[in-house]
Order: sequence, then structure tokens, then C-alpha cells
Amino acid sequence: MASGTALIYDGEMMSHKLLWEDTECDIEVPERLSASYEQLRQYNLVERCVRVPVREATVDEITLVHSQEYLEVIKSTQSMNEDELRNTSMNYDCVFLHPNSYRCAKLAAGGTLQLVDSVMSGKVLNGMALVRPPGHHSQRNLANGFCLFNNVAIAAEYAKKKYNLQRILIVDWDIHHGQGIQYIFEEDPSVLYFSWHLYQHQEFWPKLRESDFDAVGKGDGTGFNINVPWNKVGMENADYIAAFLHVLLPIAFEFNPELILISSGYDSAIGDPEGKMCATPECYAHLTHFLMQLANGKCCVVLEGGYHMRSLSESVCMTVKTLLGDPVPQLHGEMVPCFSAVETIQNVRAAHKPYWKCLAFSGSSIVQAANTRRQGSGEAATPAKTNSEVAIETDIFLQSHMKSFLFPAPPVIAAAVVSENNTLLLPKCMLVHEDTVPAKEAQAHLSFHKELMEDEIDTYLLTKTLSLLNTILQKQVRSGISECLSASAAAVVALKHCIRFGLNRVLHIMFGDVGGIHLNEEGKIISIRISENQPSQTANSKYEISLNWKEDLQTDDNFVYTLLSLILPLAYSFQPELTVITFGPESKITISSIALLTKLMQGLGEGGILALIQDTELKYLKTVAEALLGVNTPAIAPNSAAAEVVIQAVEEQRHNLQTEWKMLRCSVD
Ligand code: X5A
Ligand code: ZN
Repeated sequence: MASGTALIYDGEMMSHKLLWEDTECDIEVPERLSASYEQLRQYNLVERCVRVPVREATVDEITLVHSQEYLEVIKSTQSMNEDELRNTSMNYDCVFLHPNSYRCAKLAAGGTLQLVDSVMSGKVLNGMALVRPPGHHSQRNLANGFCLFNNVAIAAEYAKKKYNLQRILIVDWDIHHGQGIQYIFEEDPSVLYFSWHLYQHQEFWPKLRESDFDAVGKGDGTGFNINVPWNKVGMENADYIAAFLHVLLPIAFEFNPELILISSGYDSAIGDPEGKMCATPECYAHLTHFLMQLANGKCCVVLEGGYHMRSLSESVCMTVKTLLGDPVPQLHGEMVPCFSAVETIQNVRAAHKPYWKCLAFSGSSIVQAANTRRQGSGEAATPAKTNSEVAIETDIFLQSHMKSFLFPAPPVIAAAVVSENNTLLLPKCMLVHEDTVPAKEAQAHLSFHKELMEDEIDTYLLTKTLSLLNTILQKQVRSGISECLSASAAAVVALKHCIRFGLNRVLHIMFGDVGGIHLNEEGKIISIRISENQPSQTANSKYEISLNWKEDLQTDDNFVYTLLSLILPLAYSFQPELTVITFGPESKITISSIALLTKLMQGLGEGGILALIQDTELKYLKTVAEALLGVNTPAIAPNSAAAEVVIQAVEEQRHNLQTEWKMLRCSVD
């Protein structure tokens, strides 16, 4: 399977620039490219990428999306003088032209196609194109919003044609609605377009009625256009993550794309003068990480907006770092979506309920989005700050904020403890854990937990498991796997050990018959159990969640639904420092479900995972190991819908738990 990350960048695209005064257009500056590239270089990310040169898009490629007449208009600007350029620009909304604009627009589109070719040919797994002018506002016959050619739309048509693709997902996380992309694909069911954007009840540019949540596509494309209109500024990480968990991801898994194109505008990030939102750079690591689980990892990120130089370039770095497979940093801020965001999410889900099975049973209907201020923001009380005040504040904030993230990542990813005859089950590159804790010390650790041990035979492996856990807790190793003679005993010992070490939040996910573990250590442990048999004491509480699924319910469809609707929202609310995944006897969950779980849980606690596998369940060993190592394995492909009983059980849990774990909330009623 393909690996590696492509980077497309060419300084020539900086020659397109504003030649006269225009206070609306003066934010789309050439330095957007150089600042992003320079930051990538500073973090040593450039050298880790595969450099791919740009090229000009051809006339045939551009006319996949644009009319010949429009192409001629843009072409003719090459030889215009300033007055003519200015007059031509004035035919459009928020557009400036330069004698080199045509050349740059061809390079931006062609650079995007180079990225698509690199990914589709398997030369790389994924990549990013740093291009300008941006594309998502431009239309068949129209330049608009700094955009000349619609780079991402051209790329989608090109990929459909050249690689015979049937399903392409476009994710537009720019803060403006990419109405150009919507118009181009609104009748096309082979391109699923998702855009979130500041809307403010149609007050925010481009102020279109068709940017609202009820524009779901037309004709054959009905259901394949998803608009998430934010009605408030100040959206935070929790709001963006909630939109992914409750809207984009369930639909995207059901759609099952063959390729993902990201219209990657960073004007949705903190400090941006246009967006006025509050998402911090590491949020883009999470968004990228989510999308990397689809389309077998084939992900092309294409720059659109982003006008605060530091916020833009740090966010670009977080995106590229994640594409490269580095651990995803912990998210900043309280994980509570605001009321207005939940209203929007509820409305989008209600609007798309007829078209997607994953939403068919969601209870809520459309609410009249209230014209209230964002909860918790000081917007109402304090007078609005000027753009330059916000810009400077953000600079200062990011300067210290970015210091909490590790560049480069620690070298050792994962280690394993297995009995000698089972080392062959591990992937070749897997580190077999050597005791770093002297045997005596490990024994001492274990003796603390003596009272819990059910089985003396376990001592040897258990000692090694604890030693492995120590190296994880001390951050020498990101994650680990351990074979166990009794997964329950190992889980109890490991969890107790984490708390004794000083962790405050551990998430425990269990499969199969894992004896009656009822630890919560004063709210420091949340456990989620999926098993066929009811545990001895069923105690559903906000720390103990149990789902009883007969073997025939343990399908990918049911698991994906539960993962996105329950497990991940809980995990993102709780923000565990470590996740323990325990496979007890009779674990019936599918291998592909476990691969996805293991990959997605790496978004939490900086990838800290300990997997405990009962020796009868070693069928999971290779999958978990590969997922921890970041080996790209084929993704899940759900084929039908989750079972109604599963949905009902999950919805009941959501209802009971959402007051405590706020990321579960996807409706305001
Ligand atoms: C690509 C992009 C924004 C245009 C804003 C016009 N365009 N007011 O972010
Ligand atoms: Zn934008």
C-alpha cells in the first residue's frame, strides 16, 4: 500500500497580486504561500515530504469546469494594462487581476492535478498543494471571491475522468461557502460536497440563500450537497469536531469515497480577520486525521483561504504533520459545543435524514435557529476588537501555544509484549518490548496489586505488561500491545497502575467476556464494554457504559455507527490521557472494526494506547499492531445500515449521558 506525503509548492504563484487599493481584496497576499512554506521548513516538514513540481493545467482540463468564453476572458488579462485589469476585475465580486494571474491560476489548478496524480498513481498516500489564487468560489463563467479557476472542482472532474472514479468526497473547511463547487456538482451524485461556513442568517459573504442547510443538492444529486451554516462567530474546536462526528463522518463512511479532496481554507482558524472563529491549529490535525480513515487514506489537501499569517502557517503545518503520520496533539479548550452550533448540526441532520441511512432514525427535526449570541463569548459585553488587535493577540497566543507541541515526534511508536512463540505474529517493524524497568522493580509494582490477581500464572506476562505500561506513561513509547493470560486481571492491574502513576483520565474499551471490572477511581476511568454476555453486575452510569450485542450484531455497520455516535463523542468530551483496549475471551467484534477503532482512538491522548489481548484472541494482534504503527491497511466499507436495535440502544445512551459528556449532543431538544 502507498505511503508518503506529497508537497506541491512553487514561488511563482506569488507573482499574482493586487496592484491597486482595495480594502476587500488586500488580505489575499502572496506572503500567504511563503509564510506557510517557511513554517513547514522551520519544523523540518518539507524534507519529510515528497516534492512534486507544479505544472500548468491545460485548456482541456480547465474546460472540464469552466466555459471556453470565460477561459478566454482570463487569458486575455495577460496583456492588459492596469486600467484594463481593474475594469475586468470589477465585473466580478471580490476579484483582482494581475498580468501574471492567468499563469498563476493555471499553475494552481495544474499543481492540484499533480497532487491528484501523485495520490491516484500510488506514488504517495496523500499530500498538500500550497497554491494560489484559490478556487472554491469560482464558477463556470465567473471569477469570484479571489478565485479564478476552481482548482478542487477541476481536480474532481479530472479524477472522475482519468481514474474512472464513482465517488469523490470534497470537504470544504474554509470559512466561506464554496458556492462555486456547490453549483458545479449540485446535480452530480458522484461528488459529495460538504461545506461549513459562517452564514449569520445570510448576513455573511457571499450572502446567498443557497448556502443554508436546506440546499441538499438537486435532481440525481439530491442528498449529495451538505451545508453546515454557522450562525455565530467564535466557533471553537469542540464545534468543529462535533460537526465532523455528527454530520460529516457518518455520511462520509456511508458514502464510502474513493478519493478525498479538501478545500482547505484556514480562514476558519483563530485570529482570521474574515472568519472570526476560534479553532486552534491542532484542530486541523484532528480534522485531517478523521478524513485519513476514509478512501484508503487517499487524501488531497488544497489550500483555499486563510489570512492571518501565523494562524494560517501553523495550521498548514499541523495538517501536513498529520498527513505524515505524526501523533495528533491534544485539543485546546473545553470540549463543549455551543448552543448555536448544536442548532446548526440538528438542522443539517434533519435536512439530510431522508437521504442517508445513518440519519434515518435520528429523532430531531428542524429548529428555527435563534438569533442569539454565541454562548460564553464575551462578544456582547466587550466592544468588538479591531482586526489588528485580534491579529496581534493571536500572534502572541500562538507563539506560546505552539510550544506545547512536539516537533519532531518521538521516534518510537509502538512496542509489544508477547510470549516467545508469538513474536512471529507481529509486523516486522514492531518493536518487541524489552524490560526497561528492572525485574525487581516490576515485581514491586505488581505486588501493590497482589490482591487483584486471580491467577498466579499470569505473573510473568503481567510483569512485562506493567513494564511496557511504564514506558508508555513515561512517554518513551507512544503505545503498546500485550498478550495476556487473563485480560481482565491485566486490565485491572493496568488501570490501577495508571491511576497510581497519576493519570486523571483513562478510557477503557472492552470487548468480550472481561470479568466484572467496576473501577472508576472517582471518575478517573470511563469504561465502555461491548460484549455478547451481560456483565455480572450491570451498572450503567456516566462512567460505565455497557452494550450487549449478540454475535450477529457485531458488524462493521453497527460498530461504525456506535463509534461515531457514542464512543468518539464520549472520548472527545473526556479527553483521556491514555486509552486501554481490552480483548477478553469471546471477543466477537470484526477485525476491520478494530482497525478503525485503533486508528481513531489515536486522535486522543497523543496516541497513547495500551491494548491487552487475551491469548485466545490473538487474531486481533496483527491488526492492532499495524494500526498502532500507522501501517495503512484497507479501510472499512460499510455496506448497509446499522441495526435498529443498536441505534435505539445508542440513542438511549446518548440521551442519558449527554448532560455529562457534552460532545454527545447533536440536538438542542
Ligand atoms: C478563498 C476565500 C474569500 C473571499 C472574501 C470576500 N475567499 N469578501 O477565502
Ligand atoms: Zn475563505
